[in-house]
Amino acid sequence: KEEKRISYEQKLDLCDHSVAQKLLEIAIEKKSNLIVSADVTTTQELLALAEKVGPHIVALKTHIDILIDFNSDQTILPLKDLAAKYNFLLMEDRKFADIGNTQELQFAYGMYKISNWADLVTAQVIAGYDSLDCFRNVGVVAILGMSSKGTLTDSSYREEATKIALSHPNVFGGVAQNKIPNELLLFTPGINMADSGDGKGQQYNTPEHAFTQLETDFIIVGRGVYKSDDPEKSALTYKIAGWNAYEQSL
Ligand code: BMP
Repeated sequence: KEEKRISYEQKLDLCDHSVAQKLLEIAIEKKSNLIVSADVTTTQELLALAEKVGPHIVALKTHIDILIDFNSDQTILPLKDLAAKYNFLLMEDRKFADIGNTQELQFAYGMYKISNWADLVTAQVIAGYDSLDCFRNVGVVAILGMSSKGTLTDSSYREEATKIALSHPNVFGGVAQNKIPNELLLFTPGINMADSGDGKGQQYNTPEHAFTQLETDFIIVGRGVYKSDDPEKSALTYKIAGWNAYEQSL
């Protein structure tokens, strides 16, 4: 018989990082493994989207630097209120990729002050183990493999990147398009039920693929939700599809 994936409850025993624990608890409570990627360019759109999809998600993924009108008081304070109201975490997809000292500055300084509000951040591991030391007060999701056509994250890169992710105490998960060890939570972007690509190198798979083939823990959906006519309904559709696919993979 085929080996089955382990459940969120079992992962709670395996993944002891506090942010991993929180995400798993929210997933179980909301019966959701959906992360919506809020790739919108104004604060108004960001907050409106968060309000609509908030009840259905475990985390909202941001690219905070694409906002044309970022303002800490007007963007972050209401966003944090919505995160508290609907019980989801804030995941800043910064994909840090520099030496530790520079990342430390990018993380805590500049206009975005990510360290003040993000619960988890994404980081490349290209600069090596020590470069991740600066992310002390958040959880780190390491970029192990990418979804885009022609990515350089081949199997030997992924293997080395995964070793760093497994051994670094700040890292509790990875972004990848392949299976990773159970001790890490797997986040899978490149999910869309209507399209197979975007004409700009993005490659899409279905929630079923992500759970059955990759044994993922969380699916990340951007345009499939925020570009749809009814983002709330789409979020619910992806939430249900993701949860069904998870249950079927058990
Ligand atoms: P969409 O579903 O609209 O294609 O958006 C995918 C999101 O996930 C984007 O915010 C992108 O930056 C992110 N992402 C990805 O698509 N592939 C990766 O390998 C890693 C990512 O973070």
